[in-house]
Amino acid sequence: MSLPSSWEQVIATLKKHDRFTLGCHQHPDGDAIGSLLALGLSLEMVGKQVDMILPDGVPLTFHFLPGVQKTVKQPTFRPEVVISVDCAERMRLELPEEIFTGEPLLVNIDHHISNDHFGQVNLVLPEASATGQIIYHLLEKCAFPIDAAIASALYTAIATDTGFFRYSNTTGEVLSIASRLVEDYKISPSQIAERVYEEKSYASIRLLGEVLSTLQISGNQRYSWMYLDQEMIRRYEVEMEEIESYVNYTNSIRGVEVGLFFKEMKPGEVKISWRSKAGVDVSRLAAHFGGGGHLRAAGCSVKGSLSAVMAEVLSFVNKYFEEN
Ligand SMILES: [Mn+2]
Repeated sequence: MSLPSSWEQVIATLKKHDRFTLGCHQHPDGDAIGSLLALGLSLEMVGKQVDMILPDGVPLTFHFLPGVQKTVKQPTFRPEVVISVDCAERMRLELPEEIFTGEPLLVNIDHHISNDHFGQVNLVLPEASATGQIIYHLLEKCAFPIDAAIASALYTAIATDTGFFRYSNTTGEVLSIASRLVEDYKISPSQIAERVYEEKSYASIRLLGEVLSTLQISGNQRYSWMYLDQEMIRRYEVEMEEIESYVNYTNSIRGVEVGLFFKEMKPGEVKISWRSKAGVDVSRLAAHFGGGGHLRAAGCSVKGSLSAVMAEVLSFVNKYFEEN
């Protein structure tokens, strides 16, 4: 049985043990990478042995973060503790199984509402805007060091998960943490924003053009959707992580409350990204299809052909708007 969220347990675990393996979800975003790096680098500074594992390597967008060269694709030792950051389900935690042979303690640090508390120790705070925000407080509470590299990682984690301080999860608290990171460690918000937003590959912008040409809006103009099929994926070589951001266009249309992006990942499997404006909890809509996430951003995966899945999901959304 897992125990309830507890700062004390996590703090005690971090202080007591010496060998840590850190991991996050597949196709890591800025919050996952930033949280992983910030915690890993700080643990290293206090003399712990740390493996920060990213089996697929660091997504290009985040190569600029200082410290990324310390991440590894394979484990280099057997850990006492495995820490999962920003990952809602054990299934999505991308770590080689061999890590678990010595039955290490599994710590789950996350902010997804849908997190199922899969760790032996769980620090799951849905009210946190980013996992990076939890890591910031954790380092403070442990009195572990923060340097410029860790500050950049934390800032990137918080900035990316709040849409660079535009989304409804942009609280006074995250702004004040961001402000402290900038003031105390002299990191550059403009440089980080530029690296995250203005370093897209040519192929990804071309592919975006094709995806946008599939954009449609419902008769009531309350939801919109677009798709990416296997044929488009084959024609362009674009990292998944660059594709993830396309969805925001669906929801940026005036009057639209829910935006959906259908991605035919492989024949017979469609991944759907959901976005919403105030008023609609898309984590609940995505949960209907076995997915989850946050109030304004969620995801799910549905088996079937692209056209069948689109028809099924769009009819469900249409029904939702008829009733709400
Ligand atoms: Mn996150």
